[in-house]
Amino acid sequence: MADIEGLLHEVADAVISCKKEKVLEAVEKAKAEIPPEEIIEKGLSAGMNQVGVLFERGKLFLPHVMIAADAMTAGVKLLEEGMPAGTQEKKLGVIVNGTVEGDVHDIGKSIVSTMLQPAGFEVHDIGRDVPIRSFVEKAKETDADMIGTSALMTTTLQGQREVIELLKEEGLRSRIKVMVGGAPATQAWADKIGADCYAENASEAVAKAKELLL
Ligand code: HCB
Repeated sequence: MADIEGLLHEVADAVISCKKEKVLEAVEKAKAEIPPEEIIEKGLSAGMNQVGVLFERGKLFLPHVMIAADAMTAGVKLLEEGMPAGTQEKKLGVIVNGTVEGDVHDIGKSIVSTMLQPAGFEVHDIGRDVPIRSFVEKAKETDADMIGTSALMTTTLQGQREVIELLKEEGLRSRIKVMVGGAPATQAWADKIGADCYAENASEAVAKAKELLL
């Protein structure tokens, strides 16, 4: 019987070590025993959160964070290969997902897109540092049911409010749901700006999208 906790720790430690080879090795090993979603959340993301803590404490510097981020992205890619690409015959809804203008953090947002797809949603990931208007334009173009917005900095959080305001201006707010996510976002923030939901992590994003769109 494999030591699941041990394998997840190995993945997290590999991210903290900022060594891509180690991350790929640990993910490869874990993949045989653990579902990809769990490796992403309890291994890769847990490691990345720890990198954030070490960065805050001045124990790691920006170049380390960049290498760890790159290693984590490679780990997620490796897991994506084993994930079913849209298992549902009937799609559950169309979601536009992106990181708001001024913010280049895209690891969490990309994980959310990666997990929404096999859950049965049609996802249009519009990337990072995305102008507010582009969220709304893409939603119109794809006839989206929901917009997911990611913000990782207190300074870019306002972008989530602006997406909602623009939807109102365009008369689309009642038709398109809005989800907010990213480390500084909270349920209280979602309530304050009138978002339909806040998702703390990718599994919650899938659960809340299902709740709102089914
Ligand atoms: Co960055 N950075 N960074 N960074 N960075 C943060 C975010 C700080 C908190 C670190 C700190 O100072 N303590 C900080 C922000 C402070 C603040 O505003 N309060 C910060 C800063 C300041 C900066 C720069 C300005 C640094 C500089 O240049 N001096 C610069 C930003 C430039 C810019 O954007 N204009 C910068 C750059 C970088 C990189 C490039 C080195 C790298 C990003 C690489 C990339 O994303 N491609 C980076 C990273 C990696 C981080 C930390 C360490 C980790 C973020 C991360 O990937 N977490 C972060 C520290 C932290 O967050 N604790 C630090 C792991 C993922 C899995 O978690 O929260 O992103 P997540 O996503 C979750 C969740 O939030 C939710 O589900 C995801 C999956 O579970 N979710 C959604 C996310 N998006 C969603 C969307 C939805 O629709 C639904 C749910």
